[in-house]
Amino acid sequence: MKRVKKRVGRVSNYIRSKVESGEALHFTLIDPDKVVSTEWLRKTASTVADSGTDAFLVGGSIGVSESDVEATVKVLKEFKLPVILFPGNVTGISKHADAILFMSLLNSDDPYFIVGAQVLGAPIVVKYGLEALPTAYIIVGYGGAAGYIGKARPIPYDRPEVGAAYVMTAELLGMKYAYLEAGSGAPEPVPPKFIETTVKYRNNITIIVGGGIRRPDQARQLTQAGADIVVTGTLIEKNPMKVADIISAIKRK
Ligand code: 1GP
Repeated sequence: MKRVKKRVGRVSNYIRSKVESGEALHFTLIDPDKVVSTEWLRKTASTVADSGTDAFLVGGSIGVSESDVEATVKVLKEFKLPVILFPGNVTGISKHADAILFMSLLNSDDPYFIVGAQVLGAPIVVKYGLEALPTAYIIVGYGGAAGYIGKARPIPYDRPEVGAAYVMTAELLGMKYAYLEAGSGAPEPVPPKFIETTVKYRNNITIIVGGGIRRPDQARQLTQAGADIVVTGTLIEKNPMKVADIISAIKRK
């Protein structure tokens, strides 16, 4: 098996230094299946980069081919921000990215999404020398396509103690990030109270939250509850100009 030298810690150091300085981060999610054209992608990426997004996530739950991922990553690399893979399956890997959320969907009922896809993907990640960010993917509430495809048993919004137990599990297993996912296009984001409870019981693990975040007040409440990173996808597909207000809301001290 061929492999290239691993790029150690560049993206995780970038994230950690911001989190440690007390800054909340914003990640822009681009689903390669929803990229209308290269022109659209460049324009959207340039708008969100100018608005102060901290990184790009690239991935989706369905319809994502390797060549779509590759083409998307190459364009996003022009914007001098970290490009991080957010794979829904093994086809979500590109050697041109800076890092990968190496995820396990912890509350799936199907071992394929907990460790099966990872076993198929790991040799590719190692071969490409991609920086892996070990991440627990935890589906909450609505769940959307990620929850359905991933055969998740979503945690109810009003049971934050169950979410906290998953985050504790992730941390005890040595994972560095926990992504609390309401599902793309969720009618309501993960409630701030849910985040607050999980944060109370975490030690160092970085909390990412996404799904259904459309307004600056929602994003701000989530970071005030303790989320380290806020992800928006649908909003950017619809109107990238709106992301500037979300970013200024979460960056405000
Ligand atoms: C989905 O958490 C992300 O994986 C983003 O969700 O598309 O609702 O912003 P939205």
